[in-house]
Amino acid sequence: MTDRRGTGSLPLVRFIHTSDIHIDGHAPSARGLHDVVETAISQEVDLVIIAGDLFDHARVGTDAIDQTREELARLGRPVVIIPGNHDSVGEYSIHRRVDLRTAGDHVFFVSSPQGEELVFEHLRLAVWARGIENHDPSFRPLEGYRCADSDFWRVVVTHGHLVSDWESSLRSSPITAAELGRLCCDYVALGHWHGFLDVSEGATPAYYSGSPWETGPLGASVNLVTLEPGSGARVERVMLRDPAS
Ligand SMILES: [Mn+2]
Repeated sequence: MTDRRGTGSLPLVRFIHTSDIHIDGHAPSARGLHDVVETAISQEVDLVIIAGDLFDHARVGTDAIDQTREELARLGRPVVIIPGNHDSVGEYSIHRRVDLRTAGDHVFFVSSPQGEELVFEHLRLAVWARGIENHDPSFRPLEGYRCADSDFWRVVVTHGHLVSDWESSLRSSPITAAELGRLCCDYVALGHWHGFLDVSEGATPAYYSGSPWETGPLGASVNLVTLEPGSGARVERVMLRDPAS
């Protein structure tokens, strides 16, 4: 495989990766989404990725849904959203009731159970995104990924548990290190775990962003990712406000 990153033919692209906002009608989750949107606007990123569990459950009230739509509308730049296990696209999904795409043409909600490739021509960026249909051990989030055109930056977005090989038949929506290492892409944006974690494997940069408001010992943050021609993904944590404030 030739290293196209050295060719200089790709533009510099900056995006925010977040996940697990778990909008539930209460203030902390709404604040989490607000902080993500503010950060995206102030950092002037090209794109935002929400890697699953935007909503906490299927019975979220109308006010919280309207507020979510308003925040997404305010983003004003492409946002890729996949369903997680809390808002998976099965029969009782919140996404049967709420069409996020009504927040604007810049909102890309990936509902296809097989995943979908979104091409952002102006950024020379191909995003393969696959959310959760049924959260069980038979569902393999990375199954079906095909390498995108090598003339594009390639980003993979999904939601699931990073597990060891022996656990992969026991845990729901398993992802193994070997699977990550085999992907041909420039960045993997993962959701499900609520803390920041670098799970890069081999030549594949892969990260959990953590939730933007649930604070573990590491604090709440989003991943600010820069795809740099010649060197590839650089990942910075942008810390969000102090949870006590
Ligand atoms: Mn989850």
